Amino acid sequence: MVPFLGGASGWQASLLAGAAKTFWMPEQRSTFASDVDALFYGVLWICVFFFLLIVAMAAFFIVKYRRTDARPRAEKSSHHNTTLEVVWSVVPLIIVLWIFVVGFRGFMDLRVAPQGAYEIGVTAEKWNWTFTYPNGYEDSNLHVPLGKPVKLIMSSRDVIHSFFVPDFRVKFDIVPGRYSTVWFEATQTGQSPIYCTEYCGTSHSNMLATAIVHEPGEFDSWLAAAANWMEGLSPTEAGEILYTKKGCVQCHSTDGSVGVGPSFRGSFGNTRAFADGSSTVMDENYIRESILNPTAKVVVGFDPVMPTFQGRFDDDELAATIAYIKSLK
Ligand code: HEC
Ligand SMILES: [Cu+2]
Repeated sequence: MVPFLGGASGWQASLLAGAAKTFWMPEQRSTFASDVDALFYGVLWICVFFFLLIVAMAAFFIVKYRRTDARPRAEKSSHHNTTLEVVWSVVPLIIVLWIFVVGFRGFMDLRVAPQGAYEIGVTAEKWNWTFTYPNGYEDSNLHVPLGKPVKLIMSSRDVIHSFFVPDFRVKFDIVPGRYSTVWFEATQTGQSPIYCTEYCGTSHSNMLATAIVHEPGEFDSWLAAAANWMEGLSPTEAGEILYTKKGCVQCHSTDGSVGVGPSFRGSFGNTRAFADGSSTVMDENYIRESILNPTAKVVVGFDPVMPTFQGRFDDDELAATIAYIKSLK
C-alpha cells in the first residue's frame, strides 16, 4: 500500500492518537483506516486554517478601513498586485493537487485487491445481507480472518444497495446486474457494524449485519463448524436459525404482528384466501411453494414482494423451516 503521508508513524500519528475512536471517526480497524483518516484530517485542518484566516482578515479590514470622520470614503488603491495574485493562485493550486494525488492513490489502493485475497460473496437484497464462503456456506454476518486481505464480490438481487463498514473505512455501491468488489485487511479481532448506505426502501435502516474478525487459525475452524451447523439440532431449532439467517425475519413476525408479510404465529392449519379468489389450507406443501415460488399464491391484503428462495434452500433447510413454522402455535 502507498503510505499517504509517510505512514502512520509520521506527524499524523501523534495528531490522530492511534486507532482510537475520535469525535469525527470510529475506531481504525483496517489497514486503510489510518490513510483515509489522515487525508480526512488533512483536508479538515486546511479548511479550518483558511476559514480562520479569512474571517480574521475580514474582521481586521472591516475595523481598520471603516468609515470615520478622518476618512470619510474609501481611498483609491492600485488595481493589481502581481505577487499577491500569484501567491493566492499557486498556493491553493498546490494544496488541491496534493489532495488529488493523495486521494487518487488512496482510491486506487481501495479499488485494487492484492493477488490471492480471500474471496467472499456478498448478496444484498431488501433488506438483508448474505455472505457466501468459498465452501458454499452462507451466513448473515461477515466473518473474516485477521491480517489477511479479503475481497468481497458483491451483487444485488433487487435495487441499489451500498456496503459500508465504517471501522474498515470501506464503502461501495452494489448495483443490480453487475458485480462490484471491495477489499480490506482487518487489523484487530472483534466486531464491527455493517450498514447499507443507499436508501433502498422501507426497512433500509434495518439492513444491518456484523463483521466478525477471527484469529487466522480460529477462522478455519469456525468455517468448518459453521458449514455443519445443522448437525445435532432438531429441525425446529434449525428452522428458527434459518428464519433469521435467510432473512424471513425482515418481513414475517413470530409474535402475531403483521409486517410486510403475514405473521408465522398460529398460521399452520389455517385457511388462506388469495388475491385471485382461491383459497387453501396452510400445510407443508403450501409453505414449500410459498418459499420457492412466492407469487404463485398471493395472500389477500399483501403485496407480492417476497423474493423467491429457489436455489437457496436445500431439502433439509425446507423441512427445518416448515417444522419451525408448524411449531409456532
Ligand atoms: C421482502 C419481504 C419477505 C421476505 C424476506 C420473506 N417473505 Fe414470505 N411473504 C412475504 C409477503 C408479502 C407474503 C404474502 C404475499 C404472498 O403470499 O406472496 C409472504 C408469504 C409467505 C408465506 C405464506 C404465508 C401465509 O400466511 O399464507 C410463507 C410460508 C412465507 N412467506 C415464508 C417465508 C420464508 C420461510 C421466508 C424466509 C426464507 C420469507 N417468507 C421471506 C414477504 C416476505
Ligand atoms: Cu439496502
